[in-house]
Amino acid sequence: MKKIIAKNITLSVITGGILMASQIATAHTRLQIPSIDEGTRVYNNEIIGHGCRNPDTQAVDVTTIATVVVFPDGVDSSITVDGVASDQPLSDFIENWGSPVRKVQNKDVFEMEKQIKDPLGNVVGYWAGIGGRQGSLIGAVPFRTSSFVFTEASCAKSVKAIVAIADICKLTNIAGFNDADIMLWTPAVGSQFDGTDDLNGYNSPASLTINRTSALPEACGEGVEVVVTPSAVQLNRDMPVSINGNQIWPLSN
Ligand SMILES: [Cu+2]
Repeated sequence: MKKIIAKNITLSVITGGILMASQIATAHTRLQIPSIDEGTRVYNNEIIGHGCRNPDTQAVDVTTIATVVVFPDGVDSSITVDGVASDQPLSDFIENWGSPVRKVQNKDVFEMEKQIKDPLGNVVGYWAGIGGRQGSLIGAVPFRTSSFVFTEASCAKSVKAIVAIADICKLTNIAGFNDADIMLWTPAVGSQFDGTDDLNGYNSPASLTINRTSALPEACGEGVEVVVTPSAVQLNRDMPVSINGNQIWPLSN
């Protein structure tokens, strides 16, 4: 009897270990609340599920020393409507995109943080660094999204914003991106931050879906699903990290 119990415990420990390893391997960096309602500010967290890959052990436990999060600016972003590319501006669907996000001041994971502004002065994301997410710990980095309002005449029932994230473990140049030094969760839109398809998070970005709560115009029927993705131009402009005008990431060649 004792032997059987001991065996079962050993088995469950092993199974638990395997389960944990696979959960860590698939825990991409995502938003804690990936789906919100129209018309309400939501306090949320960027959840960094794991670090970079240790090339010796293959464990994804290398310290994440910085993170960069960029929402679409809604100016030159690309838009699809029910999966079909559209020329319509984002304002046809959301009337007040402006600054989609604000950082909630916090030093739990990173000691330094700064909001990223687009040329219009809108806050489109943030970076945070120094200190970092360590070992097998999960990092939660707080922010708040704005109260989005659907454009009354639009047929959009939801708008899904694709969010580009870089979790940095070592400062490298762009050519040096590899799983040991960075985890990229960016859309592959042709920016310098696409990464290559052998990287862990290739073309696997985070997202935030905004659901309409106001009435759809009758003529819309079921309504349409809109996806807004940051452009390559925006990511090239907004992802690099500068302190006092000096770019510290990515390193220049
Ligand atoms: Cu992952």
